[in-house]
Amino acid sequence: MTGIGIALSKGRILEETGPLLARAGLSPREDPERSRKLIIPTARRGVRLVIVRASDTPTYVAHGAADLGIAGKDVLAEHGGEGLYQPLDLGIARCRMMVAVRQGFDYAGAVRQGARLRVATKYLHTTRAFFADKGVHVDLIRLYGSMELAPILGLADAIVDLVSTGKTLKANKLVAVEEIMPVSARLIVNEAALKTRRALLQPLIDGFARAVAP
Ligand code: PRT
Ligand code: MG
Repeated sequence: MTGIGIALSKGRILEETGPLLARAGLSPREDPERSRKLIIPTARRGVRLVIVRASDTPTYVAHGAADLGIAGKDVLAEHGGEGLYQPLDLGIARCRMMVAVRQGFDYAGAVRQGARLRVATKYLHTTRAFFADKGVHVDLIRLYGSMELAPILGLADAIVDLVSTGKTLKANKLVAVEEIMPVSARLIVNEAALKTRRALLQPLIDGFARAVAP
């Protein structure tokens, strides 16, 4: 397809990107939350939004199926970022990636004793690297959602998940015990496209930069 595609996910990312898109002159011509279309033209001719699953955004951009994308640092860390240029922290969709356990669980003790810790998460690579750095042995359990259930039902000792207000943890009698990284959404660009189509892409990157810090 000719023109430029910007990959992003519905929900949180789209919601918080809306004002930035508007300031950059890239408002969608249809409301992506209501439309069933996955490719949506924007106010700028030749620039379209490509609606993808949040965790798929880096994949579309790395393969050049979209030129640009907007993805959380959590998703980028898990993807690895190969083939991606990350020029801009958009400062939106902020949260923290945390380790959490059941209230009353002796996390410090479990880690100190060098026993194997069972950790449920959808962030397998990031979690493995984090605990390997600390020299803690972990058995990882891959979940796709509702991570909070795992410690409650005895599937895991700990979870690694995103926390913003902390209400989800609290409602499920869990506590955060360690931060892995602060998270916000980044603009990502296909590295090869940036070289071959810089004249087209750089103005969009600059537009986002101005939209973030007007
Ligand atoms: O569809 P897919 O599974 O691929 O992604 P998704 O469903 O996780 O997408 P979405 O739209 O929920 O999240 C997209 C991005 O938003 C994430 O990749 C993060 O970069 C960012 N973000 C920011 C968050 C949160 N804050 C957040 N709080 N994503 C998820 N949460 C969830 C968290 O997982 C937990 O279930 O909100 C809950 C905790 O919130 P509090 O306020 O109760 O602490
Ligand atoms: Mg979600």
